[in-house]
Amino acid sequence: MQMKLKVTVAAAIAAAAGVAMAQDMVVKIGHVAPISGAQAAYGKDNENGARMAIEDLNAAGVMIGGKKVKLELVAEDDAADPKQGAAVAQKLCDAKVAGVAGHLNSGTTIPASKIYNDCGIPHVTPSATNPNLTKPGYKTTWRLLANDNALGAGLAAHAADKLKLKRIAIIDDRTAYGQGVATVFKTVAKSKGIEIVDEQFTTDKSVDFMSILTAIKSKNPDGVFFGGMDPQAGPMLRQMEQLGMTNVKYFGGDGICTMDLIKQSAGAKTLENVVCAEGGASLDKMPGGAAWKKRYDTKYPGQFQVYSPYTYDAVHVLVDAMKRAGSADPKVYVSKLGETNYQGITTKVQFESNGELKNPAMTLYTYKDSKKIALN
Ligand code: ABU
Repeated sequence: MQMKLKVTVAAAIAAAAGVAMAQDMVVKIGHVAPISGAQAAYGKDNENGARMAIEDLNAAGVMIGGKKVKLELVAEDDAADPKQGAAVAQKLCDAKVAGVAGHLNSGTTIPASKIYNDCGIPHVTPSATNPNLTKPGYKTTWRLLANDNALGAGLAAHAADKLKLKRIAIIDDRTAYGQGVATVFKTVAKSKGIEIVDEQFTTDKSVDFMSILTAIKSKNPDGVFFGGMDPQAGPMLRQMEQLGMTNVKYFGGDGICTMDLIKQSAGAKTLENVVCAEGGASLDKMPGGAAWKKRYDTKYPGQFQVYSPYTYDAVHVLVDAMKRAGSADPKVYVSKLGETNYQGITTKVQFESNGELKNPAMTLYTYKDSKKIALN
């Protein structure tokens, strides 16, 4: 009899807990990046960062407007394709997510930003760096790292002032990111007296660069700037080695500044000629960065690339604004994003009125003995 009573009480407690759980408000957060195609390694790294943030927040317990909240990640793949990026953005609007961490590429984020603005959902990009993203002044668009005005200018200053280079050739992949960062580099490099000896173009699908590199080699440059991503930069470095361009410095923005560049360049010595720039502090200078990276590596061994700390912070920044607003309704909490003062992994996040990060850091890197090394 006593046993039966115990079972009944336990069942009542479990049922009550079940009711309480059923009453938890579910808040959906979208994440978008290329999970398929040549840029999938970047996308998976970004998604891992967002997933880790959701898991950490749920484990710690989130209260919004006095209600217990369960966060759910809605992860989407845009394949780095602008049309697919727009379609996925509309899908997330229709799914009524509360906010979006993404997208990864400037070419997908720029068209998606209009869609999010039209449906009133805030998105925080952890990686898209084309300065044009914030030009329309949407109140739903936020960026967590320095843009290409800083990256292109920083690389040009390093080429001119530190390395004293005089003759640089430029290649870009004709994407919003590649073209944009190359244009900034070119303008600043020229203003510093560097001669742009050649300009060549490729695509974000190409892997054979022999003809454009042969044309560039004939101009005898002391540096090449590439506006693009690592699936192109890796083979390009291998082909530069094959053509004997072993003393030519190789510059690029954050798109080539990945761990995968080591793999993609497949042992080419030209990897050590790379100087690349990221729009934030190096992990060991990020507050709590080293400890965070250790946890990430345990959860997702061998998958770290570049931006996962930023997607982690992007989710936290959205949830922080919801908490301060006491609401996960985008119409209500969107205004709180502008007042963000959030200590993240990457930095203390505060925004300019146009959605850009206040006082972003920039770090230059090179590669030595198959390791990525910060230069500042
Ligand atoms: N920031 C480089 C990679 C992403 C992008 O802006 O396209």
